[in-house]
Order: sequence, then C-alpha cells, then structure tokens
Amino acid sequence: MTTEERSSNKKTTGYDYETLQRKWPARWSEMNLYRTQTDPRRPKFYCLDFFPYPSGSGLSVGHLRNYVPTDVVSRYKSMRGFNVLHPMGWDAFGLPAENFALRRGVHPRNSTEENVTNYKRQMGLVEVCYDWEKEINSSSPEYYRWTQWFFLLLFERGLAYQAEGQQWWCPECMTILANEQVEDGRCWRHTETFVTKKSLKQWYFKITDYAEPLIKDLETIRWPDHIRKMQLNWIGRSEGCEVVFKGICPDGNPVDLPIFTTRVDTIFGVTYMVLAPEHPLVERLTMPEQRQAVDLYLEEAKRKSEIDRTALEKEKSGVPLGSYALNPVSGEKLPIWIGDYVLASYGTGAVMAVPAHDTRDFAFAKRYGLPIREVILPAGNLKRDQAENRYSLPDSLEESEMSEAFVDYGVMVRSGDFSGLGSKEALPILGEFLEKNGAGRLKINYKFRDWLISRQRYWGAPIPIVHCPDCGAVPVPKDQLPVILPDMKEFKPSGTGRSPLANVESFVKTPCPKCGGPGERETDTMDGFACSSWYFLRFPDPTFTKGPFNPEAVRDWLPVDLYVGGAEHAVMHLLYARFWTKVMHDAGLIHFREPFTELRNQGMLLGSDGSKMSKSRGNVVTPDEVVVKYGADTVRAYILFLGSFESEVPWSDEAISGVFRFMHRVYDLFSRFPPGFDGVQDESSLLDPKLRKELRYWTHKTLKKVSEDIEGFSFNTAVAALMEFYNKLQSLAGAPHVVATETWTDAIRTFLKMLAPIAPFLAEELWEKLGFTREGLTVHRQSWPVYDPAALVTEEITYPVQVNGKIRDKITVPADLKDSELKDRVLSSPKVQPWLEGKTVKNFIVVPRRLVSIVVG
Ligand code: ANZ
Ligand code: ZN
Ligand code: ZN
Repeated sequence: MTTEERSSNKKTTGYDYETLQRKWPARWSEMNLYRTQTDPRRPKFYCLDFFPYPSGSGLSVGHLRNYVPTDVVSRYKSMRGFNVLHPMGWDAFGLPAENFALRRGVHPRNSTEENVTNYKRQMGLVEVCYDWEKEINSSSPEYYRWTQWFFLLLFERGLAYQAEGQQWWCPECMTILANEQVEDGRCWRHTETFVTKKSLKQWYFKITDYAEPLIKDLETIRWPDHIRKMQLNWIGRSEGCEVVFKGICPDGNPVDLPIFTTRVDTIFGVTYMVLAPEHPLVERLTMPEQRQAVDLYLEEAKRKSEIDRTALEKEKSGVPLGSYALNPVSGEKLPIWIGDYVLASYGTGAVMAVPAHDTRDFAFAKRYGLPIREVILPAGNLKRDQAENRYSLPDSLEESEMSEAFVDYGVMVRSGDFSGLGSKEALPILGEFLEKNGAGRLKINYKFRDWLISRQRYWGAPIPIVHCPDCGAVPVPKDQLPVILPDMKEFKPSGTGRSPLANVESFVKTPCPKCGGPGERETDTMDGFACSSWYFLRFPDPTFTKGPFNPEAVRDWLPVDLYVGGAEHAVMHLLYARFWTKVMHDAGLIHFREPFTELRNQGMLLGSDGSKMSKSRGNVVTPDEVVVKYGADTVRAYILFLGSFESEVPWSDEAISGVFRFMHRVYDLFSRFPPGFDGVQDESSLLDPKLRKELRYWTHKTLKKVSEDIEGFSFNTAVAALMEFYNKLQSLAGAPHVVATETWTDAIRTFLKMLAPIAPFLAEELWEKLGFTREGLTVHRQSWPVYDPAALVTEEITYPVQVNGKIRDKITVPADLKDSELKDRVLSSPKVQPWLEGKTVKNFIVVPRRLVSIVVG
C-alpha cells in the first residue's frame, strides 16, 4: 500500500490508527489496565511465554505468533473474570548473549540492556499487555543469587556433582557443550562447526535420578503429543537385563564383563562380544599380538562422531582383542572385539553380539566372517502345548543360511532347557535364572545422561563453590550469596578449557567457608538453562528478597496454566524445568510436580518467499515496518488470521491488506449507524420478529464460536467468524429502524467485546464513540458475554394451547425444547394462567408439533 492509498483510506472511513495508538495507551496506563489483579474471589490464570533471550536483531513478526495469541488469551480470560498473570522477562545470561557481545566488542551487560529496551519497545508496538511491574532479568544479581541458591539445593540433595569425563567441546564457543547442544555432530550455535571431545572435570545435575517421574508425569499434563514423544525418546527408557560375562585376561585371570541387553532370550546365540573402544577393560583384555592393531583402531575411533558411529547404514568396523569371554548361561567361549558401533556411554559400554537376531551384529559378523547362530524361530508354524506353556519343536532343526537378522520375538531353539519357550515370555524367566546364579539381573536402562551444567565462559551465574585443599568442594554459605560475577573487560574464552574468571585473582582467592584456610572459587559458570529452569516461580513476586520466590504468591499462582513458545525447546528447557520442579517439590518447597499444565507451540512464520525468515535472505519482516503501515490492530488480527496456530505459514502482504480493509469497514459501519439508546420500549413495532431472531441468532452463534475458538487456540477461525458476523450486520444495517433497537445495540456491543482482545484500539475507540462507556469506561474491563443456547435454535414451532378444549393461547418455542421446559413455559404464560387459577392440572398433553392440551378440574 502506498502512502496515498493509506491517507485516502483514512479519509474515507475515519479509522485513523495512528491517532488511536497515541490516544489510548496513556489512558489504559492511567486505568492500570495491565496491572495483575489479585481479587481473591476470582479464579487465577497464569499465562506465560517462553523466556526470551533478547537478541541483537530484535523481534520479527514471527515472534508475534507467540506473543499476540497469549495476549489475546490473557485479555479474554481477564474479561471472563480471571485474575490473570501475564509477565515478561529476559533470559539474559548464556552463550548467545556473550557471543553477541564479543562480536560487537561490547560488554554483554550493555548489549543486553540495549536489546531489552528494544524488545520492550517492539512489544509495545502491538500493545501486548504484559505487567511490566513483574519484569525479571536472569543476569541481575538479585536474580542469579537465587539460581545459585538452587545450585546449592541440588548440591545438598546429592544432585549436583563433579566428574571427569570426555566432553563435547565446541572449538568456536571454546566451551563444553551438553549432549543436547550437539546436533549431528555439530554445535547448536555454530551449525558449521564439528564438535570434538575433550577430557575435563565438569559439574553435572543428576537428572537421571528423576527418569521415572519425568516419564510418568507426562501423562498428567496437556502437552502436544510430539513434544511428549520427543521427551520419552530422549529419556530412552528400555527394559532389559544386565548379564555378567567373564573375560579372561592374557594372564589367565577372569574379570567381570557386564553387558546390557534387551534380548536376553537370544543369549544362546551370542557368538562374540564387542566393547566400545573407550571401554576401561580394553587395555587389560588386549593380547600382546593384537596390541598394534588395537592402538591403530583406537586412534581412528576418536575422530568419529557418535552419530556416525551408530548410524545403521554406516559400515561397522572393529578389531579382535585376541582374548575370550565365557557365556554365563551356556559356558561357551567367545572372542572379544572392540567396535565403534558400541557406545561407551550407553548401558555398560559392551554388548553380547547375536548376529542372527540383531541387524548391526549381523552386518559386523558378515564383514569379519564370524559365526551366525539362529536361536529364535518365527512362532508361525509351531504348535504350542498349552499345558506345558511351550512350543513343540521338530526333532532336528535344519541349518539354513540367513540373509538378514530375524529381529522379532519368536520361539527359543538351540537354547538348552529353555528351548521351546516363547522368547518374549522367556525374558523374566531368564532374568530370574541369571539372578539366582549370580550372573545378572533384570535392569532398566535410560539413554539420557546427567545434565552437564558447567561452562568455561564468563557470562553466566558463577557456580557457588569454593575448592579447598583440605575440605574439597565446599558450598558457599547461602547467606553469602550472590557470588558476584566480577566486571571484566577481557572475557573472551581462552580455549584452554578454563573460564576467563580464572584470571581474576580477586575473584578466585577466597578463604574456605569451612576451615578458613586458603581456598579457590570455582571459576566455571552455569549454563543459561539453569536460569530458565525456575524463572516462572519468580514472576508472581519478582522483588521478593527472603527467598527465590514468595511461597504465598506461588501458592496462589502456580503452576503455569498456559505456556507458549517454539517447538525447538522440546528436550532441553522443557525437560530441565520439569526436573527442577520435581526436586523442589521433593524438597517441600512447592505444592505441584509439573510446572506447565498446558503447553502450545506456535508454527513458524516464513518470509513471503516461503522460506525461513533470515537476514541473509533479506525476507525478514519487522513489527516496526508493518505497524507503521497498517497499525497494531491490523497486525494483531492478521497474525491470528493467517493460518492455524500450529502451522507453518508464509507472510502475505495481500492478506494483511485484506485484514486492514476489514478494520476500516468495521469502523465505518459502526460509526455510521450508532445505536439508538433511548426510547425504544417495544421494539417489535420497529423490528420484524424474523429479523430480530436472525440478528440474535448471529450474535450468539458468533459469540459461541469465538469463545470456543479462543479457548481452543483456533484464532484464525475466531477472526473469520467475526468477519462473517460483520457481513451479516452490514447486510441488516440498511433495514428500516433496525439500528434503533436494543437487539441491534446488543449485537454491536457483543461484537466490540469480542473484538477487544484482538484489536484493542479499534474496539476501545468504537466503545467510546458509540456511547457504551455508560456501561463502563473501557471495553477491556467488560465481562465476556455468555451465549444464549436458545438463540441458536433456528426452527421454531407455534403450539396452540387448549385449556379444557378451548384455545386460550399460542406459544412459539424452539423445536428442540424439552417437554418439561415446554410445560414450564405454557404454565407460566400470562394468557393461560387465569384459566388455571384455583384449579389443579389433571392432565398435560403434548401432541408433538401440533398441540398442547391441558385438562384442569
Ligand atoms: C543382545 C541383543 C540381541 C540385542 C538381539 C538386541 C537384539 P535399546 O533398546 O536401545 O536399549 N546395546 C547395548 N549397549 C550398547 C552400547 N553401549 N552401544 C551400542 N549398542 C548397545 O538397545 C539395547 C540393545 O542395544 C542391547 O540389546 C544391545 O544389543 C545393544 F537380538 O543385546 B542387544
Ligand atoms: Zn559453538
Ligand atoms: Zn577447608
């Protein structure tokens, strides 16, 4: 749209959004419209957006797909009589903020402040109703003091520990990354950069202790199925057995070699063993003649990523160690190999290889000419002896070459006393057998690892620990928090594996809190995800000083009723926050186990070219430009209207122009036909009953639809319903006297209330202009109307009503009215009542669709 068009639009309709955007915010602020209400008689609604990192590039219209819908729901709930908490804050610590500051050559504190100011300004452009009195910033000492407090809570509960290990290292970030921050062998922040492994002492949170509740409680929350599935897969629970094989060392001594398997029913089919190259027993189990080949192989394995190593399609490689292991069930002697398809970090880092029934073992055996022994047959053709709970097997089994592994359950064969058992039923039987013989037990394994929390970076909450040569790792006493992050000019990571804080002597040197001797502060900082694991507890009372959160306010407001943000946080943040919540619950600090009752993920907003918005493509649309061009009401309505909330949709200039015209038309129609408030006593003389009914039908039908759609996150259809309703009103507005009636007034009043959460300026302006302020100063504090189901009934029946055989009245009711309600209406009719006075109703007969007959005596 050109400037001329824009100004001509203004001329024709008078809808001047710029004036409205100047006029209303000041008044709303005088009314304290966005201040969180705490009326104890009202139910509460806590609506939260994902904690944003205030990035240097500011908001694009894509972000509005998060913020506008939650704003609409908050406004709607508030009109429905809820106390609504809708706060906003800044996830300001962490790598992204620090990397941004490094690129710009400024201090992250300054760049963060600048970015926050810009975010707030942009959010204001579309009038998102955050209560800014609740604002928090995770990089402020008042906040991170409590992040440190939680670290100590976890430490006290044995859930924070230090361990040395091979860690993912991003050479660009120059820090350790958590497993979750590595995607396809690359850094999540540097998608071009392959990560490597580095051995370092690190801090971990023991999230694996909470595997079961993290799985189980997923059933208690209303979250998208795909997010729940991703969490389940990430946790990766699998039921199986730990089986202890005996490895024979070159010197003849036995050593325990435990493995984890989900298919212990295949144990008679093991033909060799495979250890991960990093397995601690590799050294001891290597025969001298294999030493050289083994060393060579270990060198190669270091260079491959985990993904490459386990991918099914990659060729499996390995080397024999030259030593053997004994199968604890069959006593058989098995060659031990190392192979990089076995991961050091899963199970026990070793497998019993069953090439006949495992695809990867099969490929490996084929490649190296290892034996393949079939021990499970498909149950299909075998007969089952019910009394014995076994299958009858033929006397001799044919040997046939397998072309691929048979991986399903079936019937055990060539398995000693266990032959004939259904292989699935045999799992617990074998588990018990192993346990009795001290050679293993049933076991549940989880894929996910403990949460690696320490970062060798500057911009984070310092880990509140002092290392003392005598006392070890000593927690900083809680009353000495926060451990202040010192101001540093040179905070670029050195790449040595130590945090830049290690260079600040005044920070590092400190007495041991326990013995008073010379100690050294931990110089690692916490991963930014620690800050966002509890922030939702802080919002209800963000200035509370006696603890991380105000327990009373938390009792009133938590858990979060509605949590909205992008689907990219399926495992990290959303799993960590659930974990911390459970820990706090177990510590008796809070009354709930799950932080976010309902979760919604918005779909991505693409550029108008159909690809992801990005600076380099030049297809980014900012709120700034479109608000100037179309106004906040239109931008909001368009964001809601452009597709279903979850779907990926492209930006369209044409479509937003359509919504823009809609705003103009609404303004135009309602200001041309103001309601006739006074003097309409009996509107039946003005309004044809059929028209009246039609108008009521549309009002209540739209009301029902819009209410249900907002509740169900179907904003596009809610806007569409308003558009349809507008068309109806427009078509009726011309009819004589319609606009003077109460029915018309009610239709407009209802329309404006429904428009209010979506287009707050236009709705408010019309509310005032049409004189509705006599019902309350602002449309935004009106209560949401309740629809009348009776108005939705389209078919009506007129019943003649007889009393003792004589017609006394005609009564028109909805066709689907229940008999009991029909009776109530008939008996209360003013025309019927005189005939009933002083008498008793002996019989009440309804002839469906024809007649009502009353017999009195
Ligand atoms: C013998 C066997 C026979 C297996 C068979 C499967 C089929 P999930 O379900 O993912 O838990 N495994 C165990 N530890 C491993 C490791 N560190 N690296 C790679 N693979 C490992 O998978 C468990 C199965 O994965 C285990 O069961 C083991 O192979 C393999 F017919 O043991 B199985
Ligand atoms: Zn990186
Ligand atoms: Zn000490």
